[in-house]
Amino acid sequence: MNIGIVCYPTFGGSGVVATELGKALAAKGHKIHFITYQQPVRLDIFSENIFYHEVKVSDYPLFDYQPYELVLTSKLVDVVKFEKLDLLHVHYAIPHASAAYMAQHILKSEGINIPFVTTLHGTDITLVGKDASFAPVITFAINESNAVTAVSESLKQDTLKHFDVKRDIEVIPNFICLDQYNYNGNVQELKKSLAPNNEKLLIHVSNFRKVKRAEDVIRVFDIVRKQTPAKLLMVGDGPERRRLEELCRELDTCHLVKFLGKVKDTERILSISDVFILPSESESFGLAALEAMAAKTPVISTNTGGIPEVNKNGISGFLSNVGDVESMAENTLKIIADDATLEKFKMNAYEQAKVFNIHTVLPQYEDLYTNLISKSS
Ligand code: GMT
Repeated sequence: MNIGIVCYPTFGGSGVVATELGKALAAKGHKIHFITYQQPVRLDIFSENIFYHEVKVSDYPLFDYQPYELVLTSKLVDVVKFEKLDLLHVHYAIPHASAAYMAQHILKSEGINIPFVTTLHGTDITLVGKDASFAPVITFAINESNAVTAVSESLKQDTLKHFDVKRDIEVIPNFICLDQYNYNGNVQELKKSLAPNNEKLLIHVSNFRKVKRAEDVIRVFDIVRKQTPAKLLMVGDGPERRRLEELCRELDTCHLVKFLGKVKDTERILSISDVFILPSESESFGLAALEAMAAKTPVISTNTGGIPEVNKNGISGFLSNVGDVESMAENTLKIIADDATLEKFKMNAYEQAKVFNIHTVLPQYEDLYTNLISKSS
């Protein structure tokens, strides 16, 4: 198949999923065209089956806001026509689904039929999409997509609750390429440099937005480190970073907390960590938790949204109510209580990650594409 993928090319989960999906499809022989405003951060391999088309918005002085959606639409029309695409797959509804709809109709007027799939990822529904300034367009674009998928059952239910949706939504969960996490490199030196006295390593990875409640990570850590020698690794960057550093100063933990910034290949750092903390307010899936589990790192998380579909309470980690830092700290201490318990949780986390193996999930997308393409031709 010849497929166009539209996504945000940043470190966000939807961009990561879209890029890894494209790479895996290309490895199976499909031709994949990424259509984005920047090269996706995870698009770090050369493949004769992968193509990249940049959406370039020119800076015209009349516009205070550049019309990105229109430029994307024109680019989609162009790429579909000249690369003879069979299907478009857009990740994150805003503004990708409405751009795909518009492109589809322009192409139809020229006698070209192309179906498009919209994958809902989370904040496009739970935060941004619900906003009255987007809602009518999102509702329309969801209803008019040729297929809609959601990354968890919880997100599907949220979508049905908040929008007047008159169509099926298929749940295709996020996935993980376990081979990437079979980290064989020498990590002992890295571990020694970060935890020279064999301290337990707690880790958090996110874009430090309010919805991630990263302050809770610092508070959980503060309780844990008073009970047992521990260090905290904060991976990522975002609007809350300054507040997080201030909180470390207030709690006098700066010497124990390391902010590592945006790390491209988190596998290495996850593989030396003992517990991953994800205290989000809302999370449609929690890809970061799945990545941790694939690296054999158990997860302490909240029980919100789609997280319970990923992290199994008492098995791959523990679930607590949003904001309950005492419970999260208590559960962290349970996991790191002794080597045998930690090892059991590590193995369980890895077993649970296998449920989302890319080799199980990829055929679900391929079947969906094949169906839509056969209907449209
Ligand atoms: O919230 C983020 O970190 C970014 C956002 C995105 O779309 O880039 O993530 C959402 O999609 C991810 C991939 O499907 C999910 O794993 C995240 O749970 C989801 N974030 C939220 O729902 C807050």
